[in-house]
Amino acid sequence: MTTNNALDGSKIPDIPSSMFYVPDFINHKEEADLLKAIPSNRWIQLQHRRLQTHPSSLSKSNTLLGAPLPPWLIDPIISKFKSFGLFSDSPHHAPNHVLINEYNPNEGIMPHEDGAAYYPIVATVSLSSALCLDIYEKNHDEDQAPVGSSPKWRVLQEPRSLLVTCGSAYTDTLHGISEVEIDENLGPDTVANWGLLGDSETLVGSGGKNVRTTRISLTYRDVLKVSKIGARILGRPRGQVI
Ligand SMILES: O=C(O)CCC(=O)C(=O)O
Repeated sequence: MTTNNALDGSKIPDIPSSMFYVPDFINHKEEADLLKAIPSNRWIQLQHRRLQTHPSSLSKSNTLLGAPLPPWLIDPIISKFKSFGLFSDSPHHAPNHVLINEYNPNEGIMPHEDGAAYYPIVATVSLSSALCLDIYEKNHDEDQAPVGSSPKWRVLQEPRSLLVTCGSAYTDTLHGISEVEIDENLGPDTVANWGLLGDSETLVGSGGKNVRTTRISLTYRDVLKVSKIGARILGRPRGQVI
């Protein structure tokens, strides 16, 4: 991945190349504005979390109906990505798709990979609560984490932080969020991004525990296949339909 060196000090050690962690990527006001802007009528309730997709879900052939992202998902976040050089080498030079996940305490997501529909970079902005993202080495025979296996690494995502996953961290690992109320045993030896955290002191003070509240994540990606039909419906110029 090409960046403009702004992420040089943010690489998470030990994890396959590369994951980057930036605490306080957005400020409190930007976080509050984003939380207010998330539409309440777009949620899809899943078994262990709520999800919304912007501008729309992918088709069965992993194609995105081309349409702009809503302005509140562009500014300030995509503008800040540009200042880091993020997505500069992706096909559309910017993310065109955002999944918003909401997890209450005791909710999570099974280990999975993001797959080939996207250019291999995902940028995640966390809102409201911290939680641990568990990273597993992929079992290449099955493209799954071995059943019952423990994560090889844990990344603590603080509210307002940015986590960037690209390269072999994207292609050769799985990620998931365990369904717990409290992330425990957090410390320099168990959290891969400990040295990059904005506030490790509070965790030390709480005996290495993070008590979760509701956490929202915005995951920005560049979908490779984009159909121009969406743009035509919106009255934009005609283009090649794929
Ligand atoms: O909420 C997160 O940080 C992870 C979301 C995720 O795994 C996904 O959208 O595929």
